[in-house]
Amino acid sequence: MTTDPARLEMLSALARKVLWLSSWTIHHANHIRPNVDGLKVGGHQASSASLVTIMSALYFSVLRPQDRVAVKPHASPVFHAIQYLFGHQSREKLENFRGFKGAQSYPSRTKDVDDVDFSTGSVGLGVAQTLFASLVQDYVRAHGWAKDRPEGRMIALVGDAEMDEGNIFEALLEGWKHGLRNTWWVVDYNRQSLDAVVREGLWEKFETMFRNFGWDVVIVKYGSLMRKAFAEPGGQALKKWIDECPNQLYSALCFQGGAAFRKHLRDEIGDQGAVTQLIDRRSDDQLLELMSNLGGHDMASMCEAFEAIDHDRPVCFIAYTIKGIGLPFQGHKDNHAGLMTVAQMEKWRAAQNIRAGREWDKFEGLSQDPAALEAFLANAPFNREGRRRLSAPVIEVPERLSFTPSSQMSTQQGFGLLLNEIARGDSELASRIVTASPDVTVSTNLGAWVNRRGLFARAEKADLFRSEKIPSTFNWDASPRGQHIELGIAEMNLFILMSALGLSHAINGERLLPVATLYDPFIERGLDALNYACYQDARFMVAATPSGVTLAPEGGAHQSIATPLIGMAQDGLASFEPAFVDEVAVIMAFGFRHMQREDGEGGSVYLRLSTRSIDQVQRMMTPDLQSAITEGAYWLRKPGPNAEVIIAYTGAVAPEAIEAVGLLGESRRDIGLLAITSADQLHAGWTAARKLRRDRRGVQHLSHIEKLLAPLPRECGIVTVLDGHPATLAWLGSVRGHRAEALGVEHFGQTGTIDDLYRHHGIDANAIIDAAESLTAGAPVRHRKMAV
Ligand SMILES: Cc1ncc(C[n+]2csc(CCOP(=O)(O)OP(=O)(O)O)c2C)c(N)n1
Ligand SMILES: [Mg+2]
Repeated sequence: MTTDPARLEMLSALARKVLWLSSWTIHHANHIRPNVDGLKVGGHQASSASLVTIMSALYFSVLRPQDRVAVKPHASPVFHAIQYLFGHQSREKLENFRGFKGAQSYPSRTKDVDDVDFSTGSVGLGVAQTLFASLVQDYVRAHGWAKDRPEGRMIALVGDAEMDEGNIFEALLEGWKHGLRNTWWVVDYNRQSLDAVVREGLWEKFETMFRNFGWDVVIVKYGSLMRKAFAEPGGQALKKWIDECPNQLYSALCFQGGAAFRKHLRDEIGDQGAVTQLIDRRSDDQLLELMSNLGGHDMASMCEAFEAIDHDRPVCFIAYTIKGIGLPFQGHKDNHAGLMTVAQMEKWRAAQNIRAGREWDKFEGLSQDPAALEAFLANAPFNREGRRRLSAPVIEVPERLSFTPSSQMSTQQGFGLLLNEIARGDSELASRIVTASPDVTVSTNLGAWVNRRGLFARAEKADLFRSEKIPSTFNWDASPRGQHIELGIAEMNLFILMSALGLSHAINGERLLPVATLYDPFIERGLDALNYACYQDARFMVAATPSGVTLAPEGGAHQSIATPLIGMAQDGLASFEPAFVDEVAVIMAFGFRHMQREDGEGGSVYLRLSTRSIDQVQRMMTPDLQSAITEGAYWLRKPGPNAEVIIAYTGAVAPEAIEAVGLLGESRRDIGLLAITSADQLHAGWTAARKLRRDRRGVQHLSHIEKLLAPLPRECGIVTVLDGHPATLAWLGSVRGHRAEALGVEHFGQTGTIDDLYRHHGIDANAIIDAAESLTAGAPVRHRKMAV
């Protein structure tokens, strides 16, 4: 294994190469490629250097094809350099690092070409993603899938300051509840963040915390040179000094060099014979080499630490490192954005025996035989199967989902009924759906689904209330067959779990169709995780309910205002806000198909639902209506040829819009009622059509909304209304140049009845009538809604 000196020598040579290539990539982007906007590459060089040995040990020796890694964002150049050596990354993309379509600043699953497992960049998220990816792997295997593939380890390379992110702690707790396995977190303990040097003794806090959660903790503090020196006479005094040296000082001395170390050691240890001789036997350079030989920079120590793990319990490695190791600014507290000057780089290039013009040559400057190096890379276990992105067949989804209608229902109720209906059957669709909710399973109407499909746990666990025969509406039996993952109240965890479940086809080769439920306002609590899940191209469905001020008496910030705009603006997420349950049925069927599309058109789905029970429309669901619902809108009442005004509504305010149209009918002509099921789809269709017409002159393509609004006379007014921010629909006037008045909610917090709040926020029937009046000429509207 890696105790073999020849193997260690190869690995160390490759690590030197990785340091060179990653540094050269950064240098090239900064000093060589024409840089028109003068932006410097910040935050990569020192951060990257810190992880070179650890990542080289992993990728060139320890990792197997089934393992997956979340790389610390600023170590992206190291990752790309390693992939370049493997032949999975091109010189062209490295030369264009951070440039248009070049290698990405932060590893990106969707934008990089070199097999990034998890996109990172927003610190903390990638770390937790590995934990949930491991739970998902367990879920898949417990359901009898992917048994022909070996279990992989999910590994995160973590910055020590990254550990400040709260979502990591939330995930730790959840991992403990679910019996986490096969997860390694390697903390790059360089004791520096972006601005600062970290607090003394942080590692002890990490150690106790991880052990508390059942993790194994491996501290890799001393490299092999250090360990050898400690065994020399006087070595223990040196070790004591190292252990007691404050982080700031150690960093500063690493920056200053061997002579500074010597002075401090002399001043602080004094003349103690053996240790003095130990120090004096070494030149300044050798002393610096010894003192910077922390565990995380020592190939043998890292390989030994990784290879010693012979169990599947989660492990946290705390690897001591020096930020910027091997570079002129190593250890300097300001080094986060540190870059080498042209002169420094020239000097370093020459010292590495790299000829000018040969900087990109794979093995330039190494003394090893290139053929042997090439063979070593080809044989690296990680590289044996080439690219590791898997795929899975599409699960069939019926054209329409069925439910038992009643005359009055809420969309949230409809969602629960539809899932219950799926759960009753034995379709492939039913078996691939997996639900999760952050402690709001029952209140978001998932109860019926869970009763039928059960909770997921690796080991059987009976619902004690059930076994004790205490009457309860819910069955919370847990088993490996269960299909609902119960989460604590942490919305970040929910979305990171969605991200992991929604990538199962690519990671485990088994497709899952994840469905999350949560209260709509708390989307904002997990928003960055939702954003990253979409960015990774994970596929899932979010049913957010209840929403808006329609949950009236709840008041407070349980009301959501901004979420419709989030739904529109979030890339990779198609958002819908249906009013009627037959629309929910169409949208969910569309959603399960949309989640599986691989043609660049697919993505995740967000349903903004309500608890407001409203009269349902009785109608046939025709194919035309079905496609209009998924494209975002249809006429609930077609406008006449001389329409003076139309009302366009979304979601729970449908009754107000319908009522307003009725009341306006006698005073205004040909009023239309536009049901908008998705402002997001409509708007996206509109921008796409304009782009197409611009790009391909002569193309006549009209978007759905342009077609819908085409028959309206020029002077016709549009009143838009929703229980959410008015800007969501305010753009409708621009589609064909109609005057528009946008109603919606802009302030939160008031409690009251739905009537109170709709009146208060100006989204009730009378407010709609007032707006219609302001857009039209003619006599005042005769009828108003009477106060109740
Ligand atoms: C959520 C988030 N906040 C802030 C940042 C900006 N940022 C990037 S790296 C970093 C700290 C780096 O410290 P550490 O994790 O110790 O990594 P090191 O560079 O020391 O390896 C910060 C604050 C970010 N990328 N993501
Ligand atoms: Mg750090």
